[in-house]
Amino acid sequence: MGLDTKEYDAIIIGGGFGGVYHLHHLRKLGFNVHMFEAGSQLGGVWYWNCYPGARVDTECPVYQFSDSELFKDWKWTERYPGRDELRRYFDHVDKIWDLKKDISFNSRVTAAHWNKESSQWDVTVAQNQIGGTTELVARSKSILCCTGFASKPYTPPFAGMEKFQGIKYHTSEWPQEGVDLKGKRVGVIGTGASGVQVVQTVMPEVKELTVFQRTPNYALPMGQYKITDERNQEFKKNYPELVAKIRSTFAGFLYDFDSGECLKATEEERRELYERLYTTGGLHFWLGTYQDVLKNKEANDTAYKFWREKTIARINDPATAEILAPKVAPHPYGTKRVSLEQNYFEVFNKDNAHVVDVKKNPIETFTANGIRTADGKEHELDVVVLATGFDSISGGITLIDIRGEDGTSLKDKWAQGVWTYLGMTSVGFPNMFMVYGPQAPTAFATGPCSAETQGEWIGQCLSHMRDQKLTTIKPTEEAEAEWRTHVNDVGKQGLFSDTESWYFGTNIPGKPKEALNYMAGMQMYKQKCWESANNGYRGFIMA
Ligand code: N01
Repeated sequence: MGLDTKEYDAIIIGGGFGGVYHLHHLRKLGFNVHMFEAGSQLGGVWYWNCYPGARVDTECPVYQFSDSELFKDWKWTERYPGRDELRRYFDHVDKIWDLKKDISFNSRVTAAHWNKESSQWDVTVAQNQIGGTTELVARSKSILCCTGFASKPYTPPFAGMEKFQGIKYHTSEWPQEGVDLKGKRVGVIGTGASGVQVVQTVMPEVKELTVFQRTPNYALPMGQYKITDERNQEFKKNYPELVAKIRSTFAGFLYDFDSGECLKATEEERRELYERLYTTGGLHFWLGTYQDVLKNKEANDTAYKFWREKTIARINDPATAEILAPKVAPHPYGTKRVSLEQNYFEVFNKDNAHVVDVKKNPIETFTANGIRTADGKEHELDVVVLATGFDSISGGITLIDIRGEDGTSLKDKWAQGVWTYLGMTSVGFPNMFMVYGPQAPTAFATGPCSAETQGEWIGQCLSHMRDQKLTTIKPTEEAEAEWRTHVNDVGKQGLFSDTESWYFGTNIPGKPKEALNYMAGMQMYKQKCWESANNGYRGFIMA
């Protein structure tokens, strides 16, 4: 085992939006920072998720850092950029911010133990090199877990998986060199954002496509278009206003919920708004709608009815339409992550595309040749795509053996539920910060906006500690308990908590059901964080 003899002020774990921003920002503030990244390039989910059709569903110019230096020489080509363009964006950021000199790639942090004697973190890193894996221990005053919310893939324990003779991959473990699907019989399990994108992308090249759907995705038309040079120029011209707007909305978008009330609107008014939001494309019909749609079942029913009407009009076979967009909504509209689609529903009009409702007809077992469902049918497959999601939000952090002051692991501390203060710190784990993690806006905000919002706070906190010659910060038990209660109280408002989803951890068997995100919006979150900082870091003990 090697020892990194440098002593860092901060070690950053992960090179996605969160890690990249913190490396740049903390360095600018004069800290000695190093990043360890498991992949061979920057991007985080945009490195790992190279499955067919991977694409962001936040429109540009929102999905980028706000630094105008970065945007000056950058042009977006599509309203919703694809994975390769996003990877190129990370390379561009690296070039302008000169990041790589402080990054070790192919370096997975496996453990971080608080060393009481030195008041530092001992960070164990497994480094993949030609000739094998070596272990390194690095020391740092603080650690920043920038592991993202979708870095621990989830594969359900289907019976007989080992018997399958074909190829199978989880979407986030797709080989970087790709998989040849031409002329193959392909099965896709899961219809979340990843599944929808895979299905609509691979359809033209496969011989036969079978989609195993447990819950329909209330997907909305993406409304993709090319971004012209003129449009890019316009963005640049209005950039300060765009950034100000992004920083003022609920989710860090350029739009917010409609100020009206669904149930007070007339039928015509409602129809007019719904048509406008739906045809604008993107997530407008979800996050630009009346606020009561996500709070009141009667209001929500109007949104589901509208979405269903639009959707079934695109599907030829009534039985298939009933599986993809059932008459009775399986859950309220928008209480599971809504995805953006490009001709997803039309896929099922092809003779060689099939959807299997695995809620009614579950997957019984994998066989050597494919998948057998409960009705006894064997679906013969050459390739299975596991688009089955993630142990989201908290899973990427607890994957690392993090041990705090008394040697307890964070995984054990969180076995019955997540405990944080402000979604960034946790009792017993001094000088550990979490970015884009649990009990923060995370899945209800964009990556870049979350990174900058939390980064500004963390940067100021570390600067304050340096100025005041303080060595440790940790939250109080009272502050942490209050935050947990507050996050869960907010999560219970509205219709979300009645729906099974990864927002509440219920996609993972045995994971406690709780609000994993702070769902009161970015503005309220910022207010809470700065209230603490501006009142002498209320809720924290600094020593
Ligand atoms: O994962 P998911 P994802 N048998 O958890 C099904 C972001 N993202 O990778 O809904 C059968 O949403 C499961 O069914 P159910 C984005 O935030 C963004 O698609 O639990 N099916 C579901 O259909 C997204 O929300 C982008 O009933 C099983 C699917 O697998 C998040 O990442 C692109 C099953 C999992 O869907 C995660 O998306 C990709 C079982 N045993 C991802 N277990 C963009 O920006 C699970 N499923 C566009």
